[in-house]
Amino acid sequence: MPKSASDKRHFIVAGVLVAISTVLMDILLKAAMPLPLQASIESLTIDALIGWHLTLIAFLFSLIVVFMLYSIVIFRKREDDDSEGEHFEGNSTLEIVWTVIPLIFVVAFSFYGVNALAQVIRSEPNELEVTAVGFQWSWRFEYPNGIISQELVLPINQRALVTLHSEDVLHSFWVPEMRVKQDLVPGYDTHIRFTPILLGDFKVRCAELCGRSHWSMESPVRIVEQAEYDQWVTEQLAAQNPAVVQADSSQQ
Ligand SMILES: [Cu+2]
Repeated sequence: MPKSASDKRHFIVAGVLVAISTVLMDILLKAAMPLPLQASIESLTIDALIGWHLTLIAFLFSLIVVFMLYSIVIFRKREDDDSEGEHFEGNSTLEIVWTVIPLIFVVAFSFYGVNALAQVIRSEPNELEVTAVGFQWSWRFEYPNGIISQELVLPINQRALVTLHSEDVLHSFWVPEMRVKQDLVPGYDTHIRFTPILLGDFKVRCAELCGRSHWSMESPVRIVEQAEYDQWVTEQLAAQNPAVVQADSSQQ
């Protein structure tokens, strides 16, 4: 803790350098590790969480490195100075400060993390249910109306509830742009939810080493407008079960 005016000045200068370094490191970290497109509501929540973590990492890095470099440079041994350094022993105030402040950060971040997780996994009424079946080494998507597809087609702005079913070994359902990932466990169905907010073509990849061709275990994910989705459903039903659709249309 600063005792003299000179000590106080050192703390102020080091503090300003820590602040500058934090801002620069934060910018650098975020530029060096760009995230994929934000294609779901969950991606906004997750990216905000990652952003705050990177800021905290930039601050902690600066706090340690700036103080260390400052001490090495400013308090280095001068020529012809053979005196011993000042002797001091223990500092209760400092110890309390460096225990309590990190504790506050850890508790605050755990609340933030739990909240973000609750946001990401929340259920909503009217979710579109699809089952994603993973097997060595591809995916199949089964819709409640009987459609079985090689690609996952979902309407934009509609919360999807994907039930994950494995036919053989552990796999993991991962669409990086949606920022959600969940393991498929043989004999036990898992679930994942996300709300797409960006139209376009994406890919679901397996993110769990699952054998020889794990690297090629990916399938298309297509996010479309609701009208286009409805049309796709009609076409798929017609293609998979022509007799039923013909009977349906003749009744109308
Ligand atoms: Cu795999």
